[in-house]
Amino acid sequence: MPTVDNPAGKTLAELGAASPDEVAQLFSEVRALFDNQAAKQLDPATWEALKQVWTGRKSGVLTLITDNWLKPATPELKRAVGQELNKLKAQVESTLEARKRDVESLAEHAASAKDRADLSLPGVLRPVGTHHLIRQVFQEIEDIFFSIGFSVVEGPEIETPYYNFEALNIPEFHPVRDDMDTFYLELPKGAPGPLLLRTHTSPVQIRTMEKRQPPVRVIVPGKVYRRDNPDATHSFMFHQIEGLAVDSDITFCDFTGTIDYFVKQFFGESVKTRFRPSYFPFTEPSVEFDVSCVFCGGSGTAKSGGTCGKCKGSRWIELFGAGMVDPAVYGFVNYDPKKVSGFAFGIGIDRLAMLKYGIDDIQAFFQNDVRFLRQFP
Ligand code: FA5
Repeated sequence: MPTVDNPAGKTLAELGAASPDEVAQLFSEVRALFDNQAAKQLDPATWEALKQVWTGRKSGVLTLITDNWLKPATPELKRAVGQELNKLKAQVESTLEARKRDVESLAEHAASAKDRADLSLPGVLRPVGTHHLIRQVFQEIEDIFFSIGFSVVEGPEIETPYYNFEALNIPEFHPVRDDMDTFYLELPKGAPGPLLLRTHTSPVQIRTMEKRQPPVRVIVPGKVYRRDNPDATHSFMFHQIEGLAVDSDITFCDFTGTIDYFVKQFFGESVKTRFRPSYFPFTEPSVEFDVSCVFCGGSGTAKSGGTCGKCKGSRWIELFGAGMVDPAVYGFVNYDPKKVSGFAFGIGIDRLAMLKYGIDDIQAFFQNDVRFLRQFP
């Protein structure tokens, strides 16, 4: 708040001004004081204070001069004081008015500058995320199967033993249940159960056939859970893609041809496939598909010489289980096993991705280390 230490608080007699010249001198000092204060940088608050100091009705400088100089002035000086006071008043008022406009336009400018973007500032770099490698592999596999007429369906991760086991021809106490050590849910007392975390995507075969009549050609991507101890090739949560094709005349040749097409699209034309007998309660016959080792080109010998560390010299790498749908399964979904036939497969996506991208520890997928993830943009 500007303060005024000027002569207006004293009378002319106290100031020793006895002639019109001395009065004029006093007024010029007061004007200089005002000019000085008005020339300072002002904001709306300091402008308001300046106005009060000079034009305030009770104790503003102009009032004080009127009271202390003009009113008690001798008749000889009254005219000179009156004229000078009028000049001073006019100057104070016009200057305050002009400064008010300056102050307002400055305030407006400051406010709009705040809202305006500074185009000279460097841009904000926001890191762009990418799909996780598992998601990318899912996408790649889905695209391959889309191209031959399959569509995608999904199913629940929390399942009943009926869909996860029984309807897949795995009755209670079947030894296969031991291979799929299962997480059961702890349910509130009296709740219908039991419920479990699905151990494979195969229950969605049943759910799909319950809803649709043949022809059926679907793939089922999703998460599955097993009570496996984590190590380089095991995780208690991992990913599978189930495949199911059922129609009136699907043969074993359609089955192997489809798998061969998929594997060649996924790994490249040069890989070879083979199948070996295997066992799953819901397929008959069941097979295990192998692919010629993608690391040593199926030679069994590493590029540096010596035995290939990936296929251990066997020239083949185990890929996934599959087979022709067991007729017993059709009984659970009201399909006539005499009229329909089909095949199914279940691919472990994490291990497939490890194989394709040369990753030697499955845990790397779940540790969220961006240095690992960034390698697969
Ligand atoms: C099954 O899960 C069958 N449902 C597959 C199937 C579907 C057969 C349709 C026939 C017809 P299996 O238990 O072998 O099969 O598991 C399939 C794949 O899951 C394995 O080849 C492997 O790649 C992967 N897998 C199994 N356990 C784990 C685990 N703990 N961690 C990571 N991947 C796993």
